[in-house]
Amino acid sequence: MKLFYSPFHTFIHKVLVTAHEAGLWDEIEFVPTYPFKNRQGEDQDDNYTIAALNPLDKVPTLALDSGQVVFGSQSIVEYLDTNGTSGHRLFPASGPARWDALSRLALCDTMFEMTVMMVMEGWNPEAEQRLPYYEWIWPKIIRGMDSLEQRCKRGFDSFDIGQASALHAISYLYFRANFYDAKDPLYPDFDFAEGRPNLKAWWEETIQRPSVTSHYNKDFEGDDSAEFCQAKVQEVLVAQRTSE
Ligand SMILES: N[C@@H](CCC(=O)N[C@@H](CS)C(=O)NCC(=O)O)C(=O)O
Repeated sequence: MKLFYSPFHTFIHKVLVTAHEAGLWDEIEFVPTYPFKNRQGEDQDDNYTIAALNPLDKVPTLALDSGQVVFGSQSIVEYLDTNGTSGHRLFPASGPARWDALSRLALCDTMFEMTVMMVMEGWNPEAEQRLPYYEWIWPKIIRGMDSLEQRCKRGFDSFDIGQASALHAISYLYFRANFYDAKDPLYPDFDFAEGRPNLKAWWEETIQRPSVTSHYNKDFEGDDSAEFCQAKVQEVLVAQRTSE
């Protein structure tokens, strides 16, 4: 199967963590895709679009060998977890533990997406940036982190899909400051660990997992050209036609 994703390993990808935990890492062909390059003036020659596979033209997008495309990170992690070979499931069986994990998944995915929205707002000229936008989003992120401080369980075996998403959201908050140099008018130096000792200890413990060290802070090695991306899009389209 092919995973179209953005190969910035300075943050932790929930989908990569899940693939590793599921024992499917070696089954995946990684296809780097830079979704925002399609729109940035200086990179107009780069064609990383995957709209032929996913109408939203978003990463992550997973293409199975049959040509079937699974998109939306929540669908992808569920696919990987269901088809895993490691025996370790990140989605608990139906019951309170499942609803708790799914709620933390929703919480952290939304915190991540809101952080992306703030980063994008920060790309506008300073005079055009909307302060109320940040004032609307930040309290949600702060309350979300506070609730993780209360709810996040430590211990190797308690790792679930909600925690995979928490790794993603927290690492992206760091990434935004260091990588995008995001000029955040409210919390430019936000540190989730400040005043949240439980979450800090959980983070320090959890980033040691092999599913995190598999990619976190490691350079992507491989072809990340637009030509490679488009060749892989074509392979998926051929697989789709063959299986019709
Ligand atoms: N809800 C989606 C969100 C994915 C998403 O927003 N991806 C961003 C990159 S972080 C993207 O591909 N943006 C390109 C675009 O929106 O055109 C998921 O969880 O998969």
